Amino acid sequence: MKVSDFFCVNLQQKNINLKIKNMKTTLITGATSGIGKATAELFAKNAYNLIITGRRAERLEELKNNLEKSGIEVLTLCFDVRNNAEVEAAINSLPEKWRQIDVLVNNAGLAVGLNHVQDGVLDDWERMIDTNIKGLLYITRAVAPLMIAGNEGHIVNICSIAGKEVYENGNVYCATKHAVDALSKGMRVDMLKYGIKVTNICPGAVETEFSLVRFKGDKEKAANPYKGIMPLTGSDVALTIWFAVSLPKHICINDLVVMPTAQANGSTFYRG
Ligand code: NDP
Ligand code: 8X3
Repeated sequence: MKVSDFFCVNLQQKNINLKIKNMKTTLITGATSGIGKATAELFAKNAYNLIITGRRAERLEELKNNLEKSGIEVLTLCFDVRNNAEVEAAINSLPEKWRQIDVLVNNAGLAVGLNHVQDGVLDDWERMIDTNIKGLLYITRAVAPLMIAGNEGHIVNICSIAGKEVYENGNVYCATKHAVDALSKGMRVDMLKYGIKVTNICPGAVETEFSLVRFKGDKEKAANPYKGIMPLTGSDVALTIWFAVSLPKHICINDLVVMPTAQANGSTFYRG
């Protein structure tokens, strides 16, 4: 080996080591599908190490194997965000090198059922309230102290157009997302002195497994909201998350509403 080649190889290795040392870590809840999965894929391409979470262990392992092909490190945590004991155990189990979390994407969430309030199904209501509000709070309560210790961080809450407006039959889902909207504002005040940014992202219709979950596995009903329009994809929303996260330290996107062009507000679509 020529001397110049030797220095070149050493320099390359040094750069790789430096890159690994400087790599940031993002924790994404609900990474097994839709917006969360697409966000994990985009952040992996941008050299972020990832902690991916969800309840479906097989999907997490499959995603980890794919993401690692980008040369990043991936840790999976399988738990239900509705169970605070599971949330705390999962975050407490993080090895030291994973405890510096730079970005938290509070994405896990769902809508279940679509009824007038007098016909509401209590179990549906509880699933939405426990996941979208309490789950998001449990995760934030467990992760925020790790960010505070480092005096830096970014919390991205996936809200919805349903957090800005209400639509017929959307009552409880809309209420949970209005709560996310309020929590984003509250967290931003609480986190201010620690230099931790809080971004609230509010998408309109995104074609994911969301509608299948809302209609409890009925594929025909699940397809209806997207008929005649070009909805957003999980990757489209991931782009907006990446936009907010990739800005310089002194700029914070507080609130971002992102809609398909064919959707004017929570309930008005142009189905051409
Ligand atoms: P998906 O159904 O495709 O993904 C939802 C994700 O949340 C899954 O990874 C699921 O993982 C996870 N999740 C759900 N419940 C729990 C739980 N109890 N514990 C842990 N993880 C859970 O839907 P989307 O990607 O569309 O939804 C992501 C977020 O975006 C949600 O908060 C949703 O409200 C919001 N949103 C969606 C829009 C849309 O039109 N699709 C528009 C606006 C906002 P697993 O089942 O493996 O646990
Ligand atoms: C999910 C989209 O249209 O149900 O938040 O509000 S919508």
